[in-house]
Amino acid sequence: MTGGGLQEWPEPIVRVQSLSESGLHVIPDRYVKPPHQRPTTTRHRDASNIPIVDLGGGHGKQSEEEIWAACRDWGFFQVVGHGVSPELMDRAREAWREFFHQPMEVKQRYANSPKTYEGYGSRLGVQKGAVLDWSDYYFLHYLPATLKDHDKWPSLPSDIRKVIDEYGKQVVALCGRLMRILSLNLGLNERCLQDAFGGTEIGACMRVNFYPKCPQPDLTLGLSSHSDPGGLTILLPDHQVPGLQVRRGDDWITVKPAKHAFIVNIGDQVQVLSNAIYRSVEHRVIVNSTKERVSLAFFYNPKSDISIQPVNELVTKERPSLYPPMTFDQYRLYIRTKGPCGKSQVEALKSPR
Ligand SMILES: O=C(O)CCC(=O)C(=O)O
Repeated sequence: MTGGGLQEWPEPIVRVQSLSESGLHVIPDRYVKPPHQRPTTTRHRDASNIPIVDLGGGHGKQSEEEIWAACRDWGFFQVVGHGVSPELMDRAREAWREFFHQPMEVKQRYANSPKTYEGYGSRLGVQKGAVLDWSDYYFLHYLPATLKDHDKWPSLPSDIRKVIDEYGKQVVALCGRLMRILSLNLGLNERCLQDAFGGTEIGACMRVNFYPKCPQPDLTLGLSSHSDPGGLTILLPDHQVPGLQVRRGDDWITVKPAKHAFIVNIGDQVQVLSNAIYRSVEHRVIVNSTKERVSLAFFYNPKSDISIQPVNELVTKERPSLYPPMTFDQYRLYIRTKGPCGKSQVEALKSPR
């Protein structure tokens, strides 16, 4: 992955966790969202939730159908019976929480730059003067093996590298399963989407989000509205603190995480490959004044330098190709430059008709 012109951050980096821990009562202007983006300006349908699909228990056909309905209706679902060890899920989240509670000088050793984004970061995008989100994060590469570098992963707590390795292995297996189901549900060969991603050479990376307590949660967001640029996202939410909101028309639905469930969502690359039969969906994160929140987003992506375009079988005279070919390396430069911007990128990509 080349960082193009992304060399340095446009302004000195401020760690949101340090701001939060300084005890301020008023958030700096840099974090105050325009009124139409603030959480309070939208209605919340508190009773709704994204669907929950059980992948265990041998109900293969039924879970495939439920995934099809969830992808079409929501672009999001939760999975249980997914095969990833619940103890590992809990340990992964808590190991990362411990990392974020290390002294600042320990975390600063891993400070990232916009060139690759790897390491400890506090902003997405390099637009000078941008309104920022109320969160810090850690970004690392898991696959391909050539990009995975333990020296760029934290060394504390002492088990964290081992935990990430094992967690990644189990989540990659889950992604393979989901890719087969997504292919079958399109009437394709079960390997079709995986092959289009580059077969065994796919990419995978992880962003661990840390949302500190915020004294004015109604004025800001932990993460602004965006769709995920990659293929599939497997999110391990904070089981104790809701925060993720999924767009549904003009509403934002707050996800209520089921116990030891993952939240799965379709990314832009699967929207492109499916010629928009599957659609990525905007989501954002709200923060609160009493509890910090930790989430692990695992991104399963195409090999970064192969051309991604709608698969042949899904392009017909009635439904011509909606998107021109593009590599994921080219595609992700947009969010890395501009930061989270709703669905503007994948919408802008549409071929002129
Ligand atoms: O923290 C969350 O619940 C969502 C995180 C997210 O959307 C992301 O990392 O892209």
